[in-house]
Parts: sequence; C-alpha cells; structure tokens
Amino acid sequence: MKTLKIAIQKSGRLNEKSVELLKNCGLNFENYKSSLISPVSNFPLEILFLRDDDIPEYVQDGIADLGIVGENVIQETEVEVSYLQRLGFGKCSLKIAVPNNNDIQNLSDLNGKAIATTYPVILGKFLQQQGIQSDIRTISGSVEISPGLGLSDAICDLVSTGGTLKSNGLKPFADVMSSEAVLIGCKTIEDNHLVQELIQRIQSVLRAKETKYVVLNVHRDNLDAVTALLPGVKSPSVVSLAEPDWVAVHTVIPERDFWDRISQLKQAGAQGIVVMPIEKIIL
Ligand code: PRT
Ligand code: ZN
Repeated sequence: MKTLKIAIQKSGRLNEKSVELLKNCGLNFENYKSSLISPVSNFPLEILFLRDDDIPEYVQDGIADLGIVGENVIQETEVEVSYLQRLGFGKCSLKIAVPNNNDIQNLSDLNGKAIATTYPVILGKFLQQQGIQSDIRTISGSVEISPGLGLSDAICDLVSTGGTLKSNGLKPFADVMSSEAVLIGCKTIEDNHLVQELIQRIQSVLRAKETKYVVLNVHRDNLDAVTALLPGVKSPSVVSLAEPDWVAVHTVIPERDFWDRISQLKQAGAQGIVVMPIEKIIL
C-alpha cells in the first residue's frame, strides 16, 4: 500500500492545531521541531513539516498528497488543488485598512492610492473586480507600519482580533476575503481510499468538537416538553431511574446554540444537567 504524505506547517499559527487534529484522528507520530518528516506508526502516512507558503505547490506537484494550510495562502499561490475539508481553525480575514485620520471614505477613494500588502495576487483581483486602480506595493512583512512610515496610504493584511491594526493607528475599511485552515489534496488523490478514511476521521473529530453530550433528569410529566427541545444524533435516549416518576435523558446538543438550549431545557423542567465533551462522532 502506498504511503501518503501530508504537509503541515512546521511552526507558526497553524502548527499546533494541525498536529492536534491529526493526533485526535488517532494518528501516532512524533512532533520533533527539528525533523522535516515524521512517520505515522499506525497509518500509512508521513507528515512533512514545511513553511506554509510552500505547502500549496508541494501538494499541486504531488510531492505531498495532502496539505493543511490557510485558504489565503492557496489563493495567493494560485495553485490547482482540491479543497477536501474546511477545518474550522486559523480563522482570519484579509482586509484593507486605512489610517484612522484619513479622508478615504469609499472604495473609489482608493483610486491612485498606494496599498502595501504581502497578498498582491488576491488584492489585485479584488481591486480589478471593483474597478479600482491602485498602486499595489508588495512587501514581505510588517505591513502595518508602512502608512506610518509614509510608504503607503493603506494596507491589505490578515486580521484576527484587530489588535495589530488598532495599535498602529489603522482601522478596517474593506473585507477582501475570509480564510480558515483547509485540508487540500492534489487533483488525483481525492478518490484514494486512505484519503477517504482520513477525511472521515477528521469529520468525526470536527463534528464532536461542535457538539456536547448532555445528561439530564426530568419528571415523566415534563418528558415530552423536554424531548421536543432535543435532537440527539437520531433521537434522545430515555433511561429509567430508581425513582419511578423520573427519567434520565441522554442527548447531544450543538455547541453554537448551547446556552439558549440549556435555559429552554431548565424552563421545561430539566434538572441535574451534566454536560460532557465528546471525542468523536461516527455516523
Ligand atoms: O513560517 P511560515 O511561513 O510557515 O509562517 P508565516 O509566518 O507565514 O504564517 P503564520 O504562522 O503567521 O500564519 C499562518 C496562517 O495563519 C496564515 O496564513 C493565516 O491563514 C492564519 N492566520 C490566522 C493568521 C492570522 N490569523 C493573523 N492574525 N496569519 C497571520 N496573522 C497576522 C497578521 O498578518 C497580522 O500581522 O497577525 C496580525 C494580526 O493579528 P490581530 O489579532 O492583531 O488582528
Ligand atoms: Zn509563510
């Protein structure tokens, strides 16, 4: 059986979450900071640790079969790869930002202005779509200081908390793209059964992360009202208790509307609500 290769970031913002995800998929490997390649002992897979900028091309060229990288890097390198799975971490947006005390009000005010960025390809396409002609200044880092130094009128950079913009006297002005880490594959790999197995494992981990396991007690008189609020994977499990008028209900609740759902359950008569994390959900 051919051993697959997956490229992940060696160090940086995506490294820890990428390693954690693969480990949660049950893959055993060493995460040596010094090594470039690490074999997985219980799956025909090798992990390549690379700079994130190199990952899309390695995958496109088939040097790695799979990769985990930010969508922003994929779009900027304009590679031909398949998007296999969004991974829900490394979320950020690429934004145009302008100095706080600035007369730029509308996108058209960017005509003729200089915008500094490390994402000239994505920014160029965005401005073209908007019919704006700016002077794109490609720089390799510390984009946020360039207006203060008089090198540009605006910047286009990744933003997550917005703290970097704020501390450099800049404000977000326009959204260019939103991004998160994604699993990509080379064009020929999608149907490979090992890739399918890995995608299923990743999906079961992601599903579990979005969901909580909940056990609660309820008087039989209130059982219908409580179960009406609960989806479960199929439907909630109802278990008898030693106290004949009471039952325990076991179910799963989506993380996103968790607190709303819990307060509705309490109002409907649920008591002793116990909430637990879930490791995996296999459908
Ligand atoms: O060494 P290597 O080349 O592998 O890494 P790198 O230094 O190029 O990338 P790295 O580790 O900084 O980021 C990897 C990926 O994380 C990016 O390609 C994005 O997909 C994602 N990501 C998520 C971010 C951010 N959030 C982010 N906030 N990448 C960079 N930033 C930077 C941004 O450029 C700016 O300088 O953080 C600053 C803004 O952050 P806030 O929180 O102040 O808004
Ligand atoms: Zn990089």
